[in-house]
Amino acid sequence: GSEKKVIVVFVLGGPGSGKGTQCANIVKNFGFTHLSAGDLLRAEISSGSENGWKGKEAINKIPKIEFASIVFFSTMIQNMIKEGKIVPSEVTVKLLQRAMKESGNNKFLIDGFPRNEENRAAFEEVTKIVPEFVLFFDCPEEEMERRLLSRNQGRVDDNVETIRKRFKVFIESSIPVIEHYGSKGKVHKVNAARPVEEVFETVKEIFSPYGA
Ligand code: UP5
Ligand code: MG
Repeated sequence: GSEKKVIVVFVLGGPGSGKGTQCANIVKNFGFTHLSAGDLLRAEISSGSENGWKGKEAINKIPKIEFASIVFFSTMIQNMIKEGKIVPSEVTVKLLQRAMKESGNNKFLIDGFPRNEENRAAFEEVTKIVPEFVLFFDCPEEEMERRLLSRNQGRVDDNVETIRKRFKVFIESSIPVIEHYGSKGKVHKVNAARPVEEVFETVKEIFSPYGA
């Protein structure tokens, strides 16, 4: 039919490897829609806590049981992020699907997802989408830690204790996902320990067949 093929690129790499930064550049040059699973979760938390704490209006309009579950869910997600834990894929896949639908686009950069085998299997099962390729930003931990500690955007997970936990989860759970796609010849590994512009030169070459 007239339906355009959906192109999904998974953008993976450790915490602070530069996924968000490079995605912003890819969007400008190649017409993709950027969906960061972490950003979607953080947006969900802040809208949940808005419903939860701002004004009695919301409290009166929303049925009590629903209100309780909104507060419960945003608190749970917030706590998992603070601990560097991976939120269940029921939550993330739903948020990603909704954002894909709302965008109206057919080319997506999915940033920071899938983070474990369960995420990967659930996404493929629910959406039936197989990624075009995986962009993997490879960066030493010392460099990533330096970047995260100087980011200063008030993220609850940008402190030394949580950063160490995020590194551990990345190695134990997320590297196997990259290896899975590597065994299918789908991974473009990029040296991310270089200046932003230099990394983007490499990224541009990888995306040139998918031009705007
Ligand atoms: N910077 C960027 N590139 C640079 C360069 N080349 N040289 C020097 N500095 C550079 O960059 C980080 C900082 O470094 C910035 O200040 C930037 O200017 C600078 P950024 O582009 O933000 O890196 P990014 O890889 O996006 O780092 P981020 O912290 O977002 O990665 P995470 O993977 O840790 O965070 P995410 O938001 O994806 O997930 C957060 C948490 O949400 C997870 O820990 C988990 O608890 C939860 N989550 C899930 O449970 N499931 C999901 O599917 C997704 C998230
Ligand atoms: Mg990010």
